[in-house]
Amino acid sequence: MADKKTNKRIKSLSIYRPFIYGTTARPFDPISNPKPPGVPDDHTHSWEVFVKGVDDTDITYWLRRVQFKLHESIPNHVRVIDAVPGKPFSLKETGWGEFEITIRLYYVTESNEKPQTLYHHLRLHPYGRTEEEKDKMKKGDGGVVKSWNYDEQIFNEPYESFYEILTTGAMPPSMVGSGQKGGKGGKQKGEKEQKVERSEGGVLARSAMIPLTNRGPDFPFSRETEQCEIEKLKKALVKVEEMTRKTKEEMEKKEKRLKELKAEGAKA
Ligand code: SLL
Repeated sequence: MADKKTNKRIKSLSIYRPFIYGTTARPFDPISNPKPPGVPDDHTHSWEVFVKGVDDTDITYWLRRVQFKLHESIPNHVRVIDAVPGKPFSLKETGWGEFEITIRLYYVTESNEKPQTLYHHLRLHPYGRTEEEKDKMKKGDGGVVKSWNYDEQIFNEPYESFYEILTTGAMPPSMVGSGQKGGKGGKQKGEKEQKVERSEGGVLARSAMIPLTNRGPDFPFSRETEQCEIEKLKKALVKVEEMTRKTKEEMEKKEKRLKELKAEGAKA
């Protein structure tokens, strides 16, 4: 690793790491989600807010702490979660209402990056753009309401030593926390160069990979999902263009009619 004096920013280079943040909520139910003792009567849901890697891969090599700021009605509403290698940054709570959660990301010290803030609306109730989407959420998975976002953390002109951490030591997720050195310092002296390959459709930890295909409701972010979204956007664009064309046509007709009426008025 470069020492402090020679540690420079790498000019004109940007590097990103994918991550997921969001909330998962479950209504209390005597069978599927019984209310634990001590939870106030007016609480209707248990919920979790998290920041984690795609496919649950480790992100603690670039993120060291997450602060979740909850609604002020909640006791100790500012909560700090420190990194545990291989584990998501997660906070579990119970409550009755939806609100905006402020999520502050603190990067590993080697990055020299200032903390950044994200905002996420806690969803307890099924939602969607259409009634159909809402219904789907109501029926699926025992009333579980997921509001998850895929995002990419971009590091612009990273310091050399941080770049090394980010790019050294890609490994299968199962090896994280197994005593392998991985990113920090990378390969140890004398260690053989090991070629690590992505698992079927999956990702390597400490990489910017995105899964190729969807593998169940807990892993919805993949190239496949991206492709579906692109198709949806393309279809929507065609529709919008068609609507614009029709509106223009109608306007032209109306303008023509207006001219005719004006001409008639002038004659009269
Ligand atoms: C609403 N504007 O009216 C929101 C406020 C507040 C939610 C939601 C309390 C939990 C606790 C709780 O759920 N507050 O007391 O621990 O919907």
